[in-house]
Amino acid sequence: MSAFRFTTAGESHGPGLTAIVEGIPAGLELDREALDRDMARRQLGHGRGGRMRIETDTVEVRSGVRHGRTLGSPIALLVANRDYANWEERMNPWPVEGFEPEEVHLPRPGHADLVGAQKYGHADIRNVLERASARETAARVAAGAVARGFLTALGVEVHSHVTRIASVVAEQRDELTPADFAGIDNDPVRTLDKTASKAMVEEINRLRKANESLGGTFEVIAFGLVSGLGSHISWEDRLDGRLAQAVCSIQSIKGVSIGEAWDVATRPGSEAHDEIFWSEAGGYFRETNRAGGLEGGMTNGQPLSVRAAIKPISTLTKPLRSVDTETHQPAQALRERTDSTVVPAAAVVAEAMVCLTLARAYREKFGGDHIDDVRAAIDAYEARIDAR
Ligand code: EPS
Repeated sequence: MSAFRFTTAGESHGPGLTAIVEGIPAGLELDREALDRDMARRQLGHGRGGRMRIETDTVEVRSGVRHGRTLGSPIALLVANRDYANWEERMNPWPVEGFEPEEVHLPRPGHADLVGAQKYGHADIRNVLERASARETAARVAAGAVARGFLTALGVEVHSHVTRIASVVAEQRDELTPADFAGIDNDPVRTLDKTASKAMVEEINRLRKANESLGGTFEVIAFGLVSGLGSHISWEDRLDGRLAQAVCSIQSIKGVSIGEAWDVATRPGSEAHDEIFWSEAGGYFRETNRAGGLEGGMTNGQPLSVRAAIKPISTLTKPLRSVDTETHQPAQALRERTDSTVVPAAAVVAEAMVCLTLARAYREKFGGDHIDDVRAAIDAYEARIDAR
């Protein structure tokens, strides 16, 4: 059995994106519509730019699945860039006779542009920005949709909601359940607070007119997890560390926390933890979930909460001050078509990264070549630990 892993390839305006997912067991039924639904969800959100009117992302499965069931072999997923039709000369993998692309020499503060060009020796910053672009997240969501299919078969649901856009904060709600997320994708900013939603849309409109971009925060919650995923034994097996790495690797994410981390840091110890109770009917239970479902780097059977902060997009329609990398003269940063905010979409991408991280943790803990082996291993484990 190969270890669970995934990789992506592709540039923003190149021919397309590819994701390869390895280590999914055989016999898993995948829902084709569910894959494309996640792709469409990533394109949602008030404040997206012109590119989203060009792309209608769908997943083409090239291997590893036959008649809707996984084979146990690597799953290759293709997402086309429709915009490539407008970039065919500039982004062609091969020289185009009689065509010289215009080089980009104006690095955007906050983007990979300057350091990437220095590090990889590119005179043309486009050679960096094309891969650094958050377009790559479409491939992550394609891979994440396969991981989600695996988790769904094990009774796990992963949802997200926006908790802040710029200065507008959604009312905090405790004890969310899967049912609370039923209509979330119909909200223009994917938040659960209807009053804040209106204010967020107004804030996006106001700042967009002022040529600003907006950041924010969101939460991803996973329900139905078995307890004991991850491990306290080694630093690299602690699931909190892995989730933080996975979510912080998303373009523009600058902070990740688990549960009520930042609030808990301000409280006395007696108000920071989740006391343990036991009942004949339900076994162990808690009355609070301040730990966000993780203790000692392991899931504890409570809903898993991963929260993140995303900075405002670094491509600004009123560019920041920068330097021309050819002349070293002061200049304005590259001005390109862009989104005003991607907080709602970033939450969907984070769902994908959480699904991929949890799928790996399940594969490591329960093994198995066929999905029924995985289910049997989980049943045996739950019987041993007396999960009720
Ligand atoms: C992005 C810039 C914009 C976004 C893009 C990410 O692309 P373009 O330069 O083509 O307008 O639309 O996001 C996507 C294409 C996507 O699918 O999310 C960037 O610089 O990160």
